[in-house]
Amino acid sequence: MDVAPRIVVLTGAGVSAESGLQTFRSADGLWYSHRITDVATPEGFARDPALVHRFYDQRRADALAAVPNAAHRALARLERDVDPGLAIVTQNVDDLHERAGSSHVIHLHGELNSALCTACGSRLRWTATLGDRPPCPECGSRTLRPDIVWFGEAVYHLDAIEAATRACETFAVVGTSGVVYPAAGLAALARAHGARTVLLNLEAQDGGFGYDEVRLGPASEVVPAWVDEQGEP
Ligand code: BJW
Repeated sequence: MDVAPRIVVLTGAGVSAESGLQTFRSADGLWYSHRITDVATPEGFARDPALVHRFYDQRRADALAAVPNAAHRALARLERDVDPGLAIVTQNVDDLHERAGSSHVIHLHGELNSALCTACGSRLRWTATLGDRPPCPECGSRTLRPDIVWFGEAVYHLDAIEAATRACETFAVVGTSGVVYPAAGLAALARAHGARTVLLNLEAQDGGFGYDEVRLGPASEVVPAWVDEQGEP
């Protein structure tokens, strides 16, 4: 990042819900139709790679067909008009923040449009399917997997994320249940280093962290309204 962020925004599945992408833990969420241990752990992938490829090939197609909503667009506007260093730390594996125009997006749980070769370690931009077991363009072995962080695996870019979190003045959390770590611990880290913390979510987080401010409602409404106020003196 060229300019240190004054504002860091942590996003989760709720920010993309109104773009038609399923969340995980709602009544109609992905974890009600798929077992986490089957599709989001390295052990599940080792047991049944075809099932895991089907799951992520479908989600990649869904994300490709989705378009950014008013919340993604408002966060891009916040960077353009208020904080050129604004960092978005997203747990989401879609690219809707980038397509809305945000330029500092850090994906801590990986990306659907990336493949990881388990033989040579290459990370490759990948928008096609993986279920047909294509060869790795770098080493030729048919060992590509979704470049997604599953339970028990180390998240990406944690040092940079924690540095930005410690340095920011405002830490906003949008559309996440706040149950998956280490993301769930970032608001407390920001607060410990003096940041103001804000939750913008459809509903209160269970057993949640005591945010300085909470605004409940659909992201497409609460995020643009919050963004409108950030440029005010
Ligand atoms: C709306 C809305 C609208 C709806 N508008 N809002 C400390 C304590 C306890 C456990 C642990 C710990 N540290 C680590 C762990 C273990 C584990 C963990 O956290 N377990 C907990 C479940 C207990 N964490 C890990 O294993 C992580 N790895 C790790 O820590 O490694 C350590 C290590 C270090 C060194 C070497 C090796 C290891 C990895 C976590 C990986 C998470 N992966 C997933 C799936 C892969 C990505 C994918 O397929 O997309 O990531 S799980 C899933 O949950 C996905 C999401 O990114 C993540 C968070 O979900 P999110 O975004 O919050 O969605 P929901 O559905 O839960 O919530 C949506 C919210 O939106 C709701 O509140 C709605 O109300 C709201 N909403 N519509 C606004 N329109």
